[in-house]
Amino acid sequence: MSPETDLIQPIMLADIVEPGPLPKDGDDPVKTTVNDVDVEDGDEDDDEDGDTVVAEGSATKKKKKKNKKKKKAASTEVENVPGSLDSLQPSSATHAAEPKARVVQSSTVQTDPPSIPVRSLFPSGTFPEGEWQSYKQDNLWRESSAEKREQERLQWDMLNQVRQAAEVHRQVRKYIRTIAKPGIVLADMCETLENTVRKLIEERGLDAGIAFPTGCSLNYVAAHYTPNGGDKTVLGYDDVMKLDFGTQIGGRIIDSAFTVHFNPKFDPLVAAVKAATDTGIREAGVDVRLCDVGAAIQEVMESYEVEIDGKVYPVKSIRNLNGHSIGPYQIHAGKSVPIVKGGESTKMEEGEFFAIETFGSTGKGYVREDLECSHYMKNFDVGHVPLRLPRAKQLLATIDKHFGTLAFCRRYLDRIGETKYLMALKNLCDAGIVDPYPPLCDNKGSYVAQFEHTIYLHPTRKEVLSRGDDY
Ligand SMILES: [Co+2]
Repeated sequence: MSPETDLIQPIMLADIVEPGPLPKDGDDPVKTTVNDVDVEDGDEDDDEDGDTVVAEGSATKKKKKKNKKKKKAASTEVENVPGSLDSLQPSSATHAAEPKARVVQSSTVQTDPPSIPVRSLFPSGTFPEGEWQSYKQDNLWRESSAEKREQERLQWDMLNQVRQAAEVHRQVRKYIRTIAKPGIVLADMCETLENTVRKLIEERGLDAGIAFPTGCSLNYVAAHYTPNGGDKTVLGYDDVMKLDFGTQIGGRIIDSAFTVHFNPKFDPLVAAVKAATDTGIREAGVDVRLCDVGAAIQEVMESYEVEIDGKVYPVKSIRNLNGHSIGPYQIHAGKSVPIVKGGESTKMEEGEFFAIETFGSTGKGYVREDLECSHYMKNFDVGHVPLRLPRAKQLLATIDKHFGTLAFCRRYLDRIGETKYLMALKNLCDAGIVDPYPPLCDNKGSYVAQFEHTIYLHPTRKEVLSRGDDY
């Protein structure tokens, strides 16, 4: 859902990566499975162009790094492929390195469009691990510590749940990339995405489902935009869209986002943000100071520039947007991960989930709230508040039942049959029970890209839960 703003709260992003240190013999940690369909990755197409902003002269694209790791999508389930701490896994894990993945059971393959619940694709009940990365030197000892490995074992069930949510995210985004093309109505795209999540995750009230509104912010809008009813916005060839969506099982949230663009002139902007997010992930770790992560991200982000229609723009980290810690049913659990230098010296801790997200912009590198609001969320810390207004009271009961403390949007209220709820919603906001999260915008005419992943700081190593072969 959303990045954190100094104004308000956070967002979520994604990125690329390199293969993390795979312990042992280079087994690919993520192994496994499932589906088919082919994904496209960058996005690029036809021709055309447009848009402009301001900047200076020469054209220079900067470096583009490529450190993608390709994971293959096998079309069959592979037996549990522990990266390296295999021994930590309970179930019967037979190591199968990616290349020599061992086929376990049914060769169930996802359909196109996706319709088979992810749980059915992994009959063993063990879901694919994300990308493992070792901590840095001072914490490398954790990897071989018997005590840390034992602690890790105890968390397996919880991690397996969130890995299922991550697999749903990967499969859904793979499909959405095939339909998110110029000409699609954003509202239709969002509904398709959300319905696909519901199906693959086997939505069950608050126990499993969508974690927050599908962000599809365009161009100078960095985050927190999703269509409200009646919004007919159509995706265009020259748009830069941030697709930010979340899945959750048992309150364990996967918050991951990527940028979709078609015009190759945006390649350097997108590459900058991908590299910046990957840098944030690499820097993250137990006892790492949040300010150090922010400084490293900014350094990489701002080493890029992008030429758009004859003008060269430096890519700026948006200074009032941040990544964030994540707790059960709590998208922003309290810690912010800055994307510029000068942040707090608070440290990351073992056992924490973080959404590492970065935003690069050709504009001011600063966002403010603007445009019509679509995103809302109950204030996690507000207890019971007696309400007199019947309509507001009834709406709050509906929110409690369907969303709890998870973020929602007006379309989600529409689909469960609520009508004429705007005044009641405003009352809840005025009472401080619900907070509105309006779109966060850089200056008009600028372009913003975003990438975000959810990571977990295990006792031994970190795991990039939402990593896929796309980003
Ligand atoms: Co986020």
